[in-house]
Amino acid sequence: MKINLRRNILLLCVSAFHLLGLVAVAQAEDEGRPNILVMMVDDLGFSDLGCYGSEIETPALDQLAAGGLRFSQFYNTAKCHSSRVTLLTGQYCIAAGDTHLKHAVTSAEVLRDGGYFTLMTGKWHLKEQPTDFGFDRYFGHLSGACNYFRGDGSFRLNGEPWKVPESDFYTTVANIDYALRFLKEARRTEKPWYLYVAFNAPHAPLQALPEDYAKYKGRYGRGWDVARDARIAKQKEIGLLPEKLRPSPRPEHIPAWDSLTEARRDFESKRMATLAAMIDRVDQEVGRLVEDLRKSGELENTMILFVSDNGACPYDRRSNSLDSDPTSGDVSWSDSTGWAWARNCPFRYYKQNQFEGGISTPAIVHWPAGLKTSPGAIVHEPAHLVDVMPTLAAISVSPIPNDYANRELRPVSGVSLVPIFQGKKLERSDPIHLLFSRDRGLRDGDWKAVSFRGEAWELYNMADDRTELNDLAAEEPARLAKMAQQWTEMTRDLLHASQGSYSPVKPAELPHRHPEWTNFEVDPQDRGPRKSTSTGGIRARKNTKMKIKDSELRLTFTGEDPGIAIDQIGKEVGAGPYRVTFRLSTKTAGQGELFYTTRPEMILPEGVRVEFPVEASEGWQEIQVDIPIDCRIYKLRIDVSEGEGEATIADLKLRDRQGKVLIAWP
Ligand SMILES: [Ca+2]
Repeated sequence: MKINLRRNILLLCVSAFHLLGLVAVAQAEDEGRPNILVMMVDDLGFSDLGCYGSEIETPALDQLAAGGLRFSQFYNTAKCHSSRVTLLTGQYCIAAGDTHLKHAVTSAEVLRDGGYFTLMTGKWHLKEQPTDFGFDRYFGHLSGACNYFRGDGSFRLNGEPWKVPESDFYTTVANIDYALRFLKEARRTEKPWYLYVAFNAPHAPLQALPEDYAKYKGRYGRGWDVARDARIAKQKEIGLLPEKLRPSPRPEHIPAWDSLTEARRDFESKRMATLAAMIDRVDQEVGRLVEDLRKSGELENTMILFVSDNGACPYDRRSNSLDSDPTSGDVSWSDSTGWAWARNCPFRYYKQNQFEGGISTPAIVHWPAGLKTSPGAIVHEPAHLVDVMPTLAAISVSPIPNDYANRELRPVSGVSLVPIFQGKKLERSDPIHLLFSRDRGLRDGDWKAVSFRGEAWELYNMADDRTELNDLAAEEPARLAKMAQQWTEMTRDLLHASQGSYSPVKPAELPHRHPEWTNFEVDPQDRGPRKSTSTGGIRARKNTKMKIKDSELRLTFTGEDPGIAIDQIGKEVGAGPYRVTFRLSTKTAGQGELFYTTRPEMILPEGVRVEFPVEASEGWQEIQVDIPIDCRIYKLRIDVSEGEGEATIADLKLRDRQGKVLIAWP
């Protein structure tokens, strides 16, 4: 009771405190300030936890939800690194300075400066390392993903390289081993602590501990149609979703389970068993951590938040050793678009898309000393990862600075969720802005405008149609135009994104498709589900390293005159004139060059040279180069940089002059 009273007084004092900046007062109140535990999982679907409809056993998280509250409309940014930036800074990713965080302070810096001991374990995925951004302690990998049993070379312990043991290692477990070790240390400091655990699970590669896999093997033979229906029924039964909600139907790019070959069904059911095992393990480790807080008498006044960075991942890259169990570092399986559809139920689309399937996350808050809501409450008000940092600043009574050494700070966009913790309404003046790469969205009250990969805006009323089935764009053109305009203004003025990021939308190419969604035409036992030509004939030129990820060409230039080349353009493209279009993101401004030839024997850069300007940008710029010839093109070379640096090229297309796509790379 004493804690509760102090808590109320503290919460009421938060705004006054921010004005006065009285850190000394906060420090004097340390015994009343809560500890803070933020857990983020990687690529977990909206329905993947028991308390969000799943059949996967997640008793520890279900218990936190039963004793706390959970959100039905909590949004992330639909992608890994951008969600991490937003979670840590309270800003939209591009505004914060993207992975460099140069326009932001992190929650670790704010809370450390406010007197907290700050700890992190798990995936970082941003520049530098956590100990450079306010974390007193860090264990984990700086990379976006790694082998669960073998890790990778990016592991760090408190700023120093850390060698992954050769056996008895699994990242999900190691993250909690180190979290518990850091907490012991924190308790000796007598400061309140802030722990951020960033699980890499259940991100690919799909790899599970043998005992966890054994528990789920054989449970998914009935397939995704049946599993999804059962999850949706449970979501309605527990009151997470309205009874009247119409689930999105199975899209045309996913076959009915019963129509699959036996080999495909076998592989797919094992893939889902692996995902379930990985999620179950996250829950077991959360349980181990919560038990430690309980034993230490800290559970009552620790604010726990659990979220996912994006929806389930549909990108089906390379899988190997399909005949083995996925229970060692030798086996590496990729995600399944079919299961991603089921796991994001009842919504449409996936990781990276700003539709509800991409951006909706389970979000559980547990804090007996701080929540005024009834245990197990479901909050239907929309919230976003951008709100987390202001919330942590408020409950820790730590001021968010206006200036910070070596950063040019931009304002925080999120709002504190404390009113929700107190059973009240949020006061949010601006709509929630949504953008990753070309995928766009804006959530304003009951309305949402959304664009699939830069294609025509769609408009939905979320109060009636959260599954985005009834596009009202044609019925409400004025409303949609106003929302698109507001999205554009926010992208330009609040995010400071480059012009290409908010260029006009393109006509929709329906049905929507993505080259990395599972190709169900290919036998999974054959070579693994992958396109036969992974690069589409593109090669990296000298001084150039090229990685293809999410259909983007990620280029690193190590010397003079780098670029990419396409040596064989097939005769099926026909005669010109042509237009080459792509989106470009680079930090280096300069002169781009495109070379082409109409003679098969010619070696570029002989041939014709066309220049185009390259801006330095944090987002995308649109590049368009016309090739005014009336015969056939044989080779193409594109240089976007004159020397060292990095660039990403997306959506590279050779078109005819009417804009029709002749070739899309990769
Ligand atoms: Ca992710």
